[in-house]
Amino acid sequence: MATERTYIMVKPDGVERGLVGEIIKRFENKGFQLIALELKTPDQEHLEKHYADLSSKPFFPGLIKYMKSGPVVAMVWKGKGVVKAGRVLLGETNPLASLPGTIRGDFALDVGRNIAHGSDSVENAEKEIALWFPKGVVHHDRVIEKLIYE
Ligand code: RTP
Repeated sequence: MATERTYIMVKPDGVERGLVGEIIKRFENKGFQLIALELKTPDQEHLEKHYADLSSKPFFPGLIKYMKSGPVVAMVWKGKGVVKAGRVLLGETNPLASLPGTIRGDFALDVGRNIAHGSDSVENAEKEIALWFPKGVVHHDRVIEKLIYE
């Protein structure tokens, strides 16, 4: 069984627009397993940690303000290749460059309102999971996995 995990977050615009179920559905349909989910209202310090690598970018203040504009849905998904596949399901950072069939390609237009976040590497995924779920996540195996993995 693959044990790769990724951090996926529905951003405030995605929550406000009622797209949480749609995003969860796409990850479940693909065969990934949800192992943590919580509605959260992160403060400035927490968001600055999450986006620390972007702190020198001109859009950083606007990004933090956007991320503080409402609750987010923090999730951890598990499965084979889930980090890369999660980014494929999301689409490109710029929604206008995202293909139809991807989450951003189907539901968004602006890079600064792009609905959801997904970790960009296994290493960053584990860092983000530790930041957003400091108490850890559920570990369990599903019976259905024998139907998904060969
Ligand atoms: P994310 O972390 O949200 O999954 O996005 P990403 O890896 O695809 O893109 P990244 O470069 O890490 O940027 C993080 C978020 O910052 C906002 N952004 N705005 N105005 C701009 O030019 C700009 N560029 C990036 C987006 O919300 C992006 O998702």
